[in-house]
Amino acid sequence: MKDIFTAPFVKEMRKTTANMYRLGWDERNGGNISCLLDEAEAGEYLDLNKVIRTIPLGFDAAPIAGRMFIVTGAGKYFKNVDADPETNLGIVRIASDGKSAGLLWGYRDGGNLTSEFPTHLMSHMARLSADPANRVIMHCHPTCTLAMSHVHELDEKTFTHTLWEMCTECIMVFPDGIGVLPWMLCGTNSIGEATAEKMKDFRLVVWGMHGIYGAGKTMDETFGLIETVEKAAQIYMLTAHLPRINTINDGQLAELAEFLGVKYRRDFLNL
Ligand code: 2HA
Ligand code: ZN
Repeated sequence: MKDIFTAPFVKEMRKTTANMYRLGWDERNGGNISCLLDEAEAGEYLDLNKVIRTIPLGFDAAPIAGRMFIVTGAGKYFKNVDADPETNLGIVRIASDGKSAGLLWGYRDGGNLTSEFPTHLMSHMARLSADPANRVIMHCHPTCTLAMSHVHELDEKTFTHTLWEMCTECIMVFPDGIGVLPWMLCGTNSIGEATAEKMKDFRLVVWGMHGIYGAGKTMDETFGLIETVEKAAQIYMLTAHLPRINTINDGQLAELAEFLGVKYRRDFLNL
């Protein structure tokens, strides 16, 4: 058996949480990440038959029974993951009836799955149906995106449109746009269901006055999606109170998307 601390999926979680913390996206216990693991790869580092304990889920995860995830822990700080991954992260496999998860590694202090695990698993289910290569669900509280959700209407067409206008690269990075939810109680199955519904169409979902969810095939892709939104939101927050002299107009956005050959939400432009 190989040393789990050398596993690429553990290294990647350590690196990503540290990066996100330093960007100011994950204060205190803010944010959570889950990554779908390849069973054969995980089996090189772990005895997959040795369940440390069983964690009830409180919702039906039967469609992804048997799948394994590495997940940040409830109440744990991104700031601390790198120094102590075995306490702050866990690896679980969803039981065959979809009602619980078997802990295979981590949460060494008796800890639990992130409070947002319902949203994570429901979003994985939605994204796997849209794209079987999906692996990562990432949630955080990026400063400017959060600020923008206080001063911009929470409508997915206008929110996406405003961000596309801020930086030329945006329509290339998230041509599928951004889903937007109003403020909702977090940590619940209801916000999980609402997020997963959006995730059928979008890889990014803003939670009004809270933060953002991203989904992708790799940690880099998912991080890059959120990073690009946050950059555009920063430009918005730096300029929203100033007279607008120049803008990328809708004809130019369409020209750009068509030049790049990306499938974009043309209905989000006013052409
Ligand atoms: O895990 O970010 O949404 C802490 C949170 C809750
Ligand atoms: Zn949050």
